[in-house]
Amino acid sequence: MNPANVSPPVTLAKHGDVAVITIDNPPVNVLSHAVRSGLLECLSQAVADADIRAVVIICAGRTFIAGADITEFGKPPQSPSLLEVVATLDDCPKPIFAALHGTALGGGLETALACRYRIGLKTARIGLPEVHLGLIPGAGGTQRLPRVAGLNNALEMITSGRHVGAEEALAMGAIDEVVNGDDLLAAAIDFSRRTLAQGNLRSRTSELELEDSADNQDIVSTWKKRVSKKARGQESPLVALEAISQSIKLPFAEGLLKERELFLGCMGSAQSRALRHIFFAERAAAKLPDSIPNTPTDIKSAAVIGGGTMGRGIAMCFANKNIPVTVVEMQQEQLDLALRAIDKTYAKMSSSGRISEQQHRQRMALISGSCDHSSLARVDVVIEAVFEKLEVKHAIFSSLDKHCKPEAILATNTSYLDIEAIASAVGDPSRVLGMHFFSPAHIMKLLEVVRTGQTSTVAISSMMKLGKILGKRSVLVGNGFGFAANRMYSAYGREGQQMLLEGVTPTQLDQAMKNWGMAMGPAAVLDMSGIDIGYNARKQNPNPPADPSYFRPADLLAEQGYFGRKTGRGFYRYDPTTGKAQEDPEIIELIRAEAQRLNVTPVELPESEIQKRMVGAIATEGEAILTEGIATRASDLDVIWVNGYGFPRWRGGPMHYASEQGD
Ligand code: 3H9
Repeated sequence: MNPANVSPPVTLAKHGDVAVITIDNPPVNVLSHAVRSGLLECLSQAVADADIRAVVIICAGRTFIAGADITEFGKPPQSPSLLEVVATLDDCPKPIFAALHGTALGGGLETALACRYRIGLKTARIGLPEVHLGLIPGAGGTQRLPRVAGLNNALEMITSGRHVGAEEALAMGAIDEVVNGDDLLAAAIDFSRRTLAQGNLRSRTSELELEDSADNQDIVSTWKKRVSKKARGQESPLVALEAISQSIKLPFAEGLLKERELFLGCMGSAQSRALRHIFFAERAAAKLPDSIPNTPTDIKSAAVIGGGTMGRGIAMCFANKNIPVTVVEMQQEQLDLALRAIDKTYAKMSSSGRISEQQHRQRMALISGSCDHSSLARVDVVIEAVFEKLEVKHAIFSSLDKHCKPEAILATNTSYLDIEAIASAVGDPSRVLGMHFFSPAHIMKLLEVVRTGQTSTVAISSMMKLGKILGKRSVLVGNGFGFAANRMYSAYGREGQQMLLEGVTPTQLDQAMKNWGMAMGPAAVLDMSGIDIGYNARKQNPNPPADPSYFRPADLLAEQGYFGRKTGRGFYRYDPTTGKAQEDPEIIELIRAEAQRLNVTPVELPESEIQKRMVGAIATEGEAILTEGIATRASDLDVIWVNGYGFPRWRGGPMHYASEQGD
């Protein structure tokens, strides 16, 4: 071996007649400027060396190249560009073999596609996730992947951004061999020698013919319909489709030019700025503020108090990540009910193919039940998820204080109660905090970790780490009525309720927000989650606003027993057989009469005004939350909305959106 250091993140080593180029640019080997120039430099050495017959590109650390360096986007470009790099790879007179592990994504996969051959570990995954950043592959991916994996596969992978496992990639032709074992380098060198020995090298990717089928145009048209339906306002999947469709019409070089033009258009778009913002916002939210040392304890076992909907979902979160969990109920009957319900949910997931039957059994085996707090003596964390009554929670925490080990962390899943008041039941309140999951807890990504003024830094860092292990987007917030998420949602809801009094119908309100990109309209959400829940929560607000029209439509409905779907009537009327929502003229009239009583003047509101007022209300409340120190970063509030409330990701969250509007 003759190692020759070229530039720090990229090195070349000779293994006989095979040159091995290793990229080592932690944490995920992105194609930053130094990597691009290092790659070209190493490649030119390998080409110039007469002893070398083949080149292997491999990465150190946890993954093959995860893509272009997103932090370089929007800055003046530095040569060599990634396009130059992949063109050089594609054009190389000696065959190049990409050796994949971890996740070969975006520009990383494009680099591999420009190589003649690709092999990967069994655990490797590949993908072109650029659409999630409001982009399209911009280094040949839209032209090379169809040539390598077929048009259908390329359309599916690129427009969805889906990561594909090694076996599937092999089946579609995107990689050439799956490595058994874990010595990727040895396997890549061996594969390159076998290939050389066979002779008859495959053509360069740019010279591969796209399977010429009369059906190609039909395939594109079918995908266009599918993608338009799914995109719901997001532009990049359709732009990606447009770029891929060029691969069936144009020679490679011209297709590449078209891809470039479309890529640059995306790069300057507001949607891409928003999506890149949320990418970094989610990663920033997971980090502790500098003032909190990262000294987490390991959570090896957990308990959930309460086997209702939330408790069941939270228990599943633990079991899904292999952490044993005890569900605690007051009576055996309730406990059996909860465990049966969890089993049924897993059975459904297994029959729909989301988990295997074995995973179903393994997860159920991790969940035990108890009606006695003395069984919690050894658990590392307890999450209380009973109904929202301070006295009840107080009694539970006082009992936990007696039965749990002193270092156990005691968390409440309350949505709005004062956590310091709950913690006062415990001798050491520094081990108490909020773990606010969103329903259904085993599906929703968002988790608010709520610290009080007394919560210890160990408890905070442990729960932020646990959130990550559970696969959640955790956001650290402070204690205050509704914390950050529900408080902002309440401001949004309040604005909607005000507009209902001003004469906007529930259908108009919901349609306006759906057209804006929200997953559901606010009136439909209230009907789905239960109008009584917010009604009861407002009753417990220690400082309710003096405004007589505050949430009046919702409270009026709750007072009449119209709680939404579960009572067959709320802002809409629900068909008892089909469950389909219908506009309800009586409810509209009821609200109109209430508005008259409150002297609210009816107005005609265009859809754009409804949208502006709704989103403006969130951002204004967000500013207040930041000023009061309930949250520390505006971007954390964006993470909350995108992951908890169906805010369109491509709008970047309410705070980002407001800042882009100059509000
Ligand atoms: C592209 O390639 C365009 C081309 O088609 C054309 C160009 C001309 N850039 O997520 P993690 C950072 S577009 C810069 O916590 P994980 C990340 O911010 C790109 N930084 O780890 C974090 O930093 P910090 C297409 C990046 O193990 C750290 O790495 N590629 C990038 O949970 C660790 O990240 C993608 O869209 C990047 N591209 O997940 C892939 N990627 O520690 C985007 C990551 O300071 N990346 N960082 O917070 C991912 O999906 C995940 O990061 C990955 C690892 C799955 C790789």
